[in-house]
Amino acid sequence: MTDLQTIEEMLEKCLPAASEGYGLLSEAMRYSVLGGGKRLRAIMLIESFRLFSDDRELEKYTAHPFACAIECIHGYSLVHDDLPAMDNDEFRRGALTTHKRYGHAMGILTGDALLNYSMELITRAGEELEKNKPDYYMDNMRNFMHAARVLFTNAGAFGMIGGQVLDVEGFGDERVPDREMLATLCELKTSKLFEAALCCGAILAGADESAVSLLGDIGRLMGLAFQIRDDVLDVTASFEELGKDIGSDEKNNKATFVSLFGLDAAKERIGELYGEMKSKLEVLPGDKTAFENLFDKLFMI
Ligand code: GRG
Repeated sequence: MTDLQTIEEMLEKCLPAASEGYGLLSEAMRYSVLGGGKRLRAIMLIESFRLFSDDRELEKYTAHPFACAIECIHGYSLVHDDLPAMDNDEFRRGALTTHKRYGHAMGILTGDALLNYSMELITRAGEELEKNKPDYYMDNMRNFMHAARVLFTNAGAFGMIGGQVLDVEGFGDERVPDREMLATLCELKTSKLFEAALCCGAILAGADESAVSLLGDIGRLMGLAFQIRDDVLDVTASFEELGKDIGSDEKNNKATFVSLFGLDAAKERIGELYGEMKSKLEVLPGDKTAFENLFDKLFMI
């Protein structure tokens, strides 16, 4: 499996130095991205690339900057999600949330800067590819552009941000969301970045359309299971285990899989989704051990 230390080093190197730029912005960007995190999306993106290609040069020039970019996007989404206007959380990854540490305005600006930075990383990677590997550039630019489009669409208004809108604003009436509505919300808010990670890795490696589509399905199931797991942990885990306050959903009066269907049904649903993911994984080529281990670690609860 892609080791965590390699990803940490990549992130450490790609972010601006704390002393660069204006005020405390670069420092706050580093604080928000480098302060822990499981790096699931970066790992998934690189492992997905490796299912279809063993070209480590191409991986370095394409999958690595995309992996850093997706962690910047994920980091920004967490910083904004923690703001007083959203979940109003004080702790994340065992430390103060960005706005608690740097102030509300800086929380907003740090999230904005990270989202922009993700685009900068990807466009810069395209230029590096052209400069250093012109033959690769000619062969891979179409895939590179396709992956960039998938990443930003999934993160955007019709993807993760759309899901956050449903979460914050509800479904337009007073109804308590039912299972289907809750699933739609999660498939946008949480699954879309997982889907992007898996699809981008595969696209960059030159996988065919049917494999990319299957990976998109796996990402959707993963996001759903991950969100239900998050709902379960919000009532069963401790602050020490999660690195953030527990009972956050109840505090914010949020309907979750646990509040609507109970703990046992939520755990059962995770088990069903885990089974579905594993059977879809079997159809894909390459060594899938990294994914099997990841699924076991996350979803055998
Ligand atoms: C603000 C536009 C905008 C979107 C926010 C990601 C998100 C959308 C909200 C987070 C809400 C939340 C806690 C969802 C549960 C699933 C989830 C994304 C948890 C955090 O991801 P991890 O566990 O985080 O991968 P680490 O810290 O490991 O990187």
